[in-house]
Amino acid sequence: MTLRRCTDGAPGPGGLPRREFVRRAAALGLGAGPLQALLAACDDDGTDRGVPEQLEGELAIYNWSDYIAEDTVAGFEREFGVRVTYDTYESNEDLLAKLQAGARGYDLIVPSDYTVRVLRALDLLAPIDRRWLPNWGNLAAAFLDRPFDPGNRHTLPYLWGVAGLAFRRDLVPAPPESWGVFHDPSLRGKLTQLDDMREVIGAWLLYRGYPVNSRDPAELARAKADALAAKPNLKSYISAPVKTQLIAGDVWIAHLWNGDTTQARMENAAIDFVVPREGGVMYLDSLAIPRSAPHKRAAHEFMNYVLRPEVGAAIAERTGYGSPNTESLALQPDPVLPPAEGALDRYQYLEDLGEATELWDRIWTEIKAG
Ligand code: N2P
Repeated sequence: MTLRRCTDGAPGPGGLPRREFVRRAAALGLGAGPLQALLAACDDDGTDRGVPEQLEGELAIYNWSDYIAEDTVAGFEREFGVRVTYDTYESNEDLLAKLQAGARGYDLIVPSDYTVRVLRALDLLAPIDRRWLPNWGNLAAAFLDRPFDPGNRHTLPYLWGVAGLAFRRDLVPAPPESWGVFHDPSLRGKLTQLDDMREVIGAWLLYRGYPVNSRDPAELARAKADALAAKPNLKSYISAPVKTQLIAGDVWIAHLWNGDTTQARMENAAIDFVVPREGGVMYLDSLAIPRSAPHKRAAHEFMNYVLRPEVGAAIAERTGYGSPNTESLALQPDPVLPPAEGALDRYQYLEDLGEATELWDRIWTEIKAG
């Protein structure tokens, strides 16, 4: 038996509830002195005491922009008497940079699959305590137990989506079919790509038929050359905020996620979405609680609230993304459904790049500077 950090309250192997920790430590013959020291150390940073019984009065959420329904937070505040602060980010790399720089105070974050793996490896996530999640059973099995978090010890699936091409049907000469459209000089100034290292380099890898998680320097050099060749045609690297430019017609084709495209289409019916023939990137974003979260009980309450059929349905409906919640899907008139078996091979998931992250970072910096 190994003694893990002082507490977790999570089921299964790994974290131990505080009382259990004390019991096992005592059984091992760990005396009062060292035991006190261990527990005190845990209490000092205030991060590792599990989920308190008492609901806190505050909750700080850090989410992607345009990734929730208008009344989700207000409804939660009203019902539970919790005051919510809500900040947004535009990429996993922004989220990671913030957390690695030591940002404390966030209670809920929404990392994508590969980022969950990084956060878990850095031990930055608190275990989820299903005792506080009676609505857990609403989740579809297909979205559980993914390789980035076996057993869902640290994450709860929130929304899934794909990256492809949003375009103005009424303005482009022909619907785009390939990532290579960004090389077309006749579209110069009307094109944007995501401000996202993994998505941009990933798209150019797909373009050449390489794996989207390539660590091969030659393949990455090719992707960099393709990205740089496209750059003179791009108006900018911009993620979700490109929607207003698509709606206004200043941008004709944007490398974008499907749900954000749907949101733009709600304002302008001429906006369409296509996954290029070389394939697209698919992701699953999850709710997670940073280890340093000061309001873990409120974070769990919000998770359980999002799992309600009508709350989850409103989020999926408003954002245009796919819900992993079976009960929510049943309430949606026209839900986004996962690709059929036969179409799945058109998509790849992003994975943690491990040591190759540095090479990718360098190439992205060079692309942005180029
Ligand atoms: C929401 C962005 C989609 C999340 N605006 C991509 N993982």
